[in-house]
Amino acid sequence: MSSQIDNLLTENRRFAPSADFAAAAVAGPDLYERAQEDREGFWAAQSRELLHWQEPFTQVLDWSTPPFAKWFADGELNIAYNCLDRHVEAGNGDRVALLWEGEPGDERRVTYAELTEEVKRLANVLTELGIGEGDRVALYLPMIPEAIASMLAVARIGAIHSVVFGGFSADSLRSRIDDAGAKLVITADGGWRKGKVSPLKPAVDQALSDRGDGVQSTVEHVLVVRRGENDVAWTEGRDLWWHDVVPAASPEHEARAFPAENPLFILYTSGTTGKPKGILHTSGGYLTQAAYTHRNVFDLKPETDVYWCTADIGWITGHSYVAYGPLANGATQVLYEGTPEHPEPGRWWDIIEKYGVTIFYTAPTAIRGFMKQGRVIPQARDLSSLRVLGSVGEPINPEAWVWYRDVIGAGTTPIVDTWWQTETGAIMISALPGVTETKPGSAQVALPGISIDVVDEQGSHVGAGGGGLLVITEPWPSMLRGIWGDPERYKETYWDKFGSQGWYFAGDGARLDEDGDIWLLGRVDDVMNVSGHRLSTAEIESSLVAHEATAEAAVVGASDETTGQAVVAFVILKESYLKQHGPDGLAQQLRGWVGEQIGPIARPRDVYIVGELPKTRSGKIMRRLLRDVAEGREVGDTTTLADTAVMSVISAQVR
Ligand code: 6R9
Repeated sequence: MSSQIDNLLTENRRFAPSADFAAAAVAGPDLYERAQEDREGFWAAQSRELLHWQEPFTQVLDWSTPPFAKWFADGELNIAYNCLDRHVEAGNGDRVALLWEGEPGDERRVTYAELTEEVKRLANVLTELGIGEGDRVALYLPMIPEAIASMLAVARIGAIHSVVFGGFSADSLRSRIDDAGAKLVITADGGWRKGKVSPLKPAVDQALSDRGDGVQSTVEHVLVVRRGENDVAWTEGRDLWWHDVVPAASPEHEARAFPAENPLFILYTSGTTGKPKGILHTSGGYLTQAAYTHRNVFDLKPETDVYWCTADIGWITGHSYVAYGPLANGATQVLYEGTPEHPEPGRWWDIIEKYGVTIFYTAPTAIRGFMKQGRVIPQARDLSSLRVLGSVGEPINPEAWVWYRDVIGAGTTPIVDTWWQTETGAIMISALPGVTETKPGSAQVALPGISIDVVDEQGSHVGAGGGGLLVITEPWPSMLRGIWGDPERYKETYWDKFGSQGWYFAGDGARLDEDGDIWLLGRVDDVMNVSGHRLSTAEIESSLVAHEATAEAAVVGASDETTGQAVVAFVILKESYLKQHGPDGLAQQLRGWVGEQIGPIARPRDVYIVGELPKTRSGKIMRRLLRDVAEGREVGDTTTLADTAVMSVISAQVR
């Protein structure tokens, strides 16, 4: 990694904001000063300015029982009212909230007034189905307006949503439904992906089916949106069509105020162990920071901008920058159902041209994919409406950054490389357009109000040019409030490492350059980042060993030109299986197996069948060495291995 770091740190291209952009920018340098002077007062002011509080708060941060923070705890608000009703009441009901486009090319424009009404009807339906404050509702939906409406309706009645990405398997869905104890699932028959309908309802049926252990699912009802028009099985009494019940429900619904710390959602993400963590977010602090960052980092002018974030609502980026941030700010945004390459590789650029998108937020993996296809495709479209470009999900290499700015941004748009996590809830490190001189490859500086440091293993601040671990040194409004049902895991994972200092450990390596700018270097734990999606090595390993042929498995994330990292698995087969079946075609089978068990994003790029795995004397698999093999490098230091010859055997088997 050190050569990579040195490369990055010699990057010396700089892009100063243009005078015109700076003059009209939402954010100014004064934000840093104000936050510096009085951090809590700054957040209180942001919250009062950006949100409507039905019961104004008098307390800002309560950090009396770390690591459990409370923000604005004595205030009360309604999240959906903040995202919808108040814009209508302010006379902006006719403003388009969603410029929706389905993959086959169908379109819907949904105004704030229409979305508000739909959410009110749905809130009434949910109440009739017995969903109340604190109940969990799982959402398993394509990118359609009903998905956004569902999140908001659940929030409106003080219940908790758990969105499960539509690409996850029935098993993954089941474990998330069970962990949260969901009472209701909202899904669709199917959604469009890559030119055909990809069914969703069958996975829900499977997730809720009796698994033979006699344990009854907590789910009482399944609400189904018709989208794909594919045939679906129906369980009478349990399943309901959206179009039967939502339009028939009353459009009157009063948004009750809930305490600021009322849970808003659970979102599962991969950790270092096999079991995904249910990251818990609450209301007032989360919405404050989602709205604040969305406005300042993207320079949002809600009256004129057309904003588009390409993330799926199954990820945190879709929560904070498709659902909550943009709607709280009254933005007009594009929502697109399908894949970027359908029916041909220029689809995204067509959408930008068609709707006149001004602010565009996507992931480095997509940008690298487009780079590969060449600049001719985007250059055949008129992208001149774009004025701010954002990146999220993984480090963006300087070449991709510069390509993004030159080819998509006409060599003029500011680029904001935004670092944050499911756990942080909202953007933490980013340039501010119109304020910051940008630097390709560096996420740069903590946002005003956020306190970040890079420290060594002992917790000492590293100086200019130093590398270490990224920590967050002060609580922030949209921080996670815990892991659903597992407070101990919450403490251990994030707060034990720098417990005496009370710092949050992010799990990312980072380096500071001469100017104090931050360069993110990827995860320091066993979490992989594939196309900006977090996957745990342990989760994929346990899926592999669940296959009848597998005795043992080790998974690493190997660097990959397009996806950032790719999943590479090393597998030892069972003797008994080998004797009966032989190894032919097994690597392929195992790839498919993981895809079915967890979801296609987890499918390994390569599966190598090997005779042994490199282990330390205490039996720990040395993934570092396997990564060397997977990346085609010379194998590093093997002296701590129990059997130092094992790596040459593995290297020979892989070649
Ligand atoms: C928002 C999101 C979080 C992990 C994080 C880090 C990586 C995200 C990044 C970035 C470098 C950026 N990451 N943004 N690394 N530069 N701009 O992606 O959340 O899915 O929880 O992933 O992604 O490693 O720790 P999540």
